Formats: sequence, structure tokens, C-alpha cells
Amino acid sequence: MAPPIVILTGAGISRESGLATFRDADGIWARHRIEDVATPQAFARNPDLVQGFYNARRAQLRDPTIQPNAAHHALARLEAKWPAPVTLVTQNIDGLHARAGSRNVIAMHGELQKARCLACSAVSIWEDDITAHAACPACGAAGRLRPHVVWFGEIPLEMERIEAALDACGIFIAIGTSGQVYPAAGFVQAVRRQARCVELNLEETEGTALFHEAQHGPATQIVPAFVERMLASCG
Ligand code: BJW
Repeated sequence: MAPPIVILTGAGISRESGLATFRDADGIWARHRIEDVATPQAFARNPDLVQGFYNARRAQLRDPTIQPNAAHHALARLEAKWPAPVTLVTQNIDGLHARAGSRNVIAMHGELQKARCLACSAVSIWEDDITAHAACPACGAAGRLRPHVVWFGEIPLEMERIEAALDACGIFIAIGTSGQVYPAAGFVQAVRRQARCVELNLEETEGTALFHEAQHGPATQIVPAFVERMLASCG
């Protein structure tokens, strides 16, 4: 019988769609300091700077040239064809997996095209800039919206659902993530005695030795080929 699969994706899967990773030489953290833009303290200190950082990245998502790539599409195909549950846990906030057709997606670090109200906690679709006076569509409070993303020191979203999927999985596949940010970086350790663990990444990571199998190369090449092999193996 085909085992349930958990897939963990990171910024590397969207690199060939035109979105920067974080820790590569040309990555986001080479241009911005984490403590300036990706902590609750940064937002409390300088909300305009933080909103500007996320507004610019949200604007990128409105660029019609930014589209899901062959790796995103291959994972949607795997979910549609695999005869057991496939749970896609993504650290990415770009929404490209859903746009490619994946349905069972957990966006553990949030979603860039949503805003969260600090007054009423409602989460709303938000595709434009969050301005200093923007009003919450749910409660009407003005100037209380923040990006619906998970900053350092905050608890990632849907951890119970993720833990249940990890507990049940027989195959764990990490794609395009450096494995440096917890708790996602710890998933392979949590499941490696019960599940076959595969790393698909451009290059080796500090965690490569923890996986039972690793393939290195651009996601748009290695992910579709891997998915086709998986689907062929289950008939
Ligand atoms: C390609 C490719 C191609 C390139 N094809 N591949 C000390 C020890 C342990 C933990 C901690 C610690 N001190 C603090 C912590 C906790 C902290 C943490 O992990 N810090 C570490 C830095 C040490 N974590 C947290 O604070 C988290 N919360 C938490 O732990 O809460 C406690 C708790 C948890 C669970 C239950 C109960 C309580 C929150 C982390 C939030 C991370 N947020 C960010 C930014 C917000 C969203 C955004 O702005 O986008 O999320 S940081 C940033 O890193 C972003 C990413 O999702 C995340 C991961 O990065 P990712 O995706 O791995 O990208 P890169 O750039 O690192 O790697 C890309 C990879 O792709 C590379 O390997 C390339 O080679 C590869 N690649 N091109 C294939 N074409």
C-alpha cells in the first residue's frame, strides 16, 4: 500500500519562478537585517519599514511574470495521483503551490496575500499594500493590520495539523530549504525512524546526512523527475 507523504518546501522551490531565497548569496537576508524586518519587535519599533518590506514583496506577486514553475506543478500532480494522503507543508508565503493546483497545503509561515487585524484577529485576503490607515474588513478598525506572516519568535501556524501529518507519514520529502529555521528544520529528525526521508535541493545542506536519499539540482528539473518516478512506482 502507498504510504502517506509529507512534503516540506522552502524558498528554493520558488527561486526559478523569480522569487529570491533568504540565505543564498543574492538572498533577502543579504539586503535586509532579520532584526529590522522579521520580528514582532521590529514591527513595534518601525511598522512603516516592515510594511514597506512586505508591500514590496506583495507587489512582486502581482507581477504577471511570477508564476508557479514545473516543480510546483509536479507536486500538485503528485497530490492528485498518489493513492494516499499527500500533505504539503510550505514555509513559503508566496501562494504558488495553491496557484499550481495543490489543495492540501499548510502555509506554516503564513501568506503574503493576507492581512491580520491586531484588533479582532480576523484574517482577510489582502493583495495590495497595507497602508498605515488601512481598515480591517471585519471590524473596521483603522491602522491595525499586519502582514499575515510568522516572524522569528512567533509560533508557526497549524502546528497540530502538521504534527498529525508527520506522525502518519511513511515518506518525507524536503525541497528547496536550507534547514536552518526551526521547527521546520527539525521535521526530518522527528520522522526519520518511521519514514523514508528524501532531500531535493540545489546543493547539499547542513542536514543532508539526516536524509536517506538526496538529489541535488534545480527544483524545476529534479522535482518533476522525482515525482514521475514516484508515480511510476505505485502503478
Ligand atoms: C534551490 C534552488 C533551486 C536555491 N532549486 N533548491 C536556537 C535553536 C533552535 C531554534 C531557535 C534558536 N533560536 C531561535 C530559534 C527559533 C527560530 C529559529 O529557528 N531560529 C534559527 C535561525 C536558529 N524559529 C522561530 O522563531 C520560529 N518559531 C518558533 O520556533 O516558535 C516556537 C514554537 C514552535 C513550534 C511549536 C511551539 C513553539 C518562527 C520562524 C519564522 C521564520 N520566518 C521567516 C520569515 C517570515 C516569512 C517571510 O518573510 O517570508 O520565514 S525567516 C525565513 O526563513 C522565512 C522562511 O520560510 C524560512 C526558511 O527559509 P528557507 O525556505 O529554508 O530558505 P533559505 O534561503 O534558507 O534556503 C533556500 C534553499 O533553497 C537553499 O538550501 C538553496 O540551496 C536552495 N535553492 N535555489 C532547489 N533553484
